[in-house]
Amino acid sequence: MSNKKLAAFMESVKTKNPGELEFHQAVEEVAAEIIPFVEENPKYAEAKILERMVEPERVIIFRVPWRNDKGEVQINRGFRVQMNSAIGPYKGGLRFHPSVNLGILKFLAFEQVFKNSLTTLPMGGGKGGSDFERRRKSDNEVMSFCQSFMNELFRHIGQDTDIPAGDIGVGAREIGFLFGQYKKLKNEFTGVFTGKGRSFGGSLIRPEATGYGNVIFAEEMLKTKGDSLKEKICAVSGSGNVAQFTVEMLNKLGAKVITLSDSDGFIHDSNGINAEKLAWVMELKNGKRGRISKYAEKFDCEYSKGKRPWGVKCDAAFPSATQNEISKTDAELLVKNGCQLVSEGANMPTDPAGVTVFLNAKIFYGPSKAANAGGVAVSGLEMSQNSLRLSWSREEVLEKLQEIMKSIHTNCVEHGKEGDFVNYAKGANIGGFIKVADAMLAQGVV
Ligand code: NDP
Ligand code: 2IT
Repeated sequence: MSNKKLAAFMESVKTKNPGELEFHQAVEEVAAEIIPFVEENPKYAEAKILERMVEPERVIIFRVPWRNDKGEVQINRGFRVQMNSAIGPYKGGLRFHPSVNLGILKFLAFEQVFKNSLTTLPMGGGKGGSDFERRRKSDNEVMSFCQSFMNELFRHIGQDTDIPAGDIGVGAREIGFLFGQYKKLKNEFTGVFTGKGRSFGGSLIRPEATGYGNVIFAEEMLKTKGDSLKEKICAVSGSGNVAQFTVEMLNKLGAKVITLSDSDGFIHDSNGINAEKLAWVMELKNGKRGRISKYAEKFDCEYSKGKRPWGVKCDAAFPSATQNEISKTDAELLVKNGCQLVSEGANMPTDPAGVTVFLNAKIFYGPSKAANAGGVAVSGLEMSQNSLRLSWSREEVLEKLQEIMKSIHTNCVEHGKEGDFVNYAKGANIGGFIKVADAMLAQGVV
């Protein structure tokens, strides 16, 4: 019965949203768990909650014209997907990457709704961005682009309406430029962005939060079997914000990280990426904006051009680059080589066949909407601090992040238990759904 319903539901989603492959993928992964749950809870079926949740409340698409350093006019496309505001204002990052299109942002906004619900904080879901490529652009070009992007976006966001933050290609520099332009246009200083610089309302621990949170979540999963990350060999992909702080926290917990990557290839350092090497990576990526291949030259280790790190033998994997970076073959390799845990820092990094491999092997699998929710959770804490016009200490924020990650873990266990195995993917989908669905029910057909 459920299978037929799922097929019919997906048929209608695909017909209405042609070509949006990542959106179809994200919806199907959720609907496969939620349709049986809704059948057991007909109040959600009658109110067509799931059908409403796949339809964004609003999508804004706009032209972003700007001039490069040669004075030439450039045109990019800007987007903001305001997906669901049942439990709070729209909240979610901005992604600047040439691959960005409506389908990718709708998948990210859809995932964000569930993720934000899991954080326990009052945040709806949204996502936005542009097909702008920041690679090889000067600071001045990035600023011109950000200002033009905000010239349109400012009228659609606000501290009580929609609060953007960073994602791929949007870090501290871009958020500074975007916030500056918003403030100039609106003539008001509000917490409309999160991930801001420390001197203008940013929260301590926000830069660290996604990576730290993911490692805390992984440790919670291992704890259920009396194990820990200490001395585990870990493979991390990416080398941006999430990857960097994943490595930092893994090192703190006594694990050994042996890989990092970027879109050109990966490095394999079997001696481990210690604190000193990590500091060098941070300067390379955040300061010089260089390629990870330089690491192999500097520290004399292997570099594999055009490859991903999943063939390297490891105990635990932390994909932290982008969507669909773990295929079925990669997943099989990881399991064959003895990997016992995969915790997702990136959004939807494992393709559906890969997820099935992990679930069938019954390894610990922390899905992105649960495992990487620490970033948006600390964004929520940044919003609270901005509203209070206060700034909490590192210890206070870290303690709250730890509590939130533990509560997300508990929620996943409650809804994902299958005998003595925990299906965290199912737990995260059902746990995230209930709060949003109940709020939508209470608010009527809107
Ligand atoms: P950054 O821009 O800081 O870093 C992204 C990293 O991933 C870079 O190393 C980049 O390599 C690599 N990458 C990006 N796109 C691709 C691609 N198509 N193929 C291979 N490698 C790629 O982004 P973040 O670290 O912030 O984001 C990483 C992931 O984490 C994303 O999936 C994001 O959605 C997710 N996430 C981020 C949060 C945050 O707070 N920042 C919160 C929750 C999830 P290169 O330099 O070559 O482009
Ligand atoms: O995917 C994500 O959760 C983010 N990029 C962070 C969003 C946020 O609002 O902090």
